[in-house]
Amino acid sequence: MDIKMIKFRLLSDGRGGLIAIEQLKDIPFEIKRVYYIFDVTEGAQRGFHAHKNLQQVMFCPNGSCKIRLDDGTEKAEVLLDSPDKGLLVKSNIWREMYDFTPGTVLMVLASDYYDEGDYIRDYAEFYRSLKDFNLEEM
Ligand code: T46
Repeated sequence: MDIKMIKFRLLSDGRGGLIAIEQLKDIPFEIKRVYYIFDVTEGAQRGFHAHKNLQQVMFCPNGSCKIRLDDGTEKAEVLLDSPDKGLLVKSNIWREMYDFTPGTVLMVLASDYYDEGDYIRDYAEFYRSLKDFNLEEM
């Protein structure tokens, strides 16, 4: 699977760390929404869905978690364990988030406003939708 990691530039000095993120420069889309996941219950797993059109960049400004990606053909696991390590998740990718360490914040920059209609929350439906998507691409 083609996994796109984005390395943010560290502007740290003797006083501490600083990272600046700019749309269309560090992020390959206009950022329409920002949300973050925190206080995750020990052992909890989140996600278990795909998006029809949404693109997102995820990173952990604090702590770490794992992201399982599945494009219907291949699966991959990505560890987000550093504030300068971003993961681009394009549309039509099933994602699961797990192994959150205590105190982790998962930050997500999204290419669009919240729309429940963009979610595919059923794996069988996701798998079927890929066939339609691939036919459209041909
Ligand atoms: C994703 C992963 C990484 C809103 O009302 N507005 C929002 O912007 C979001 C993100 C969620 N919600 C509502 C929808 C649900 O009723 O908040 C509730 C929890 O959302 P969900 O169960 O989808 O949360 P996660 O952690 O499973 O998934 C989230 C994002 O929804 C999703 O787009 O890719 O984080």
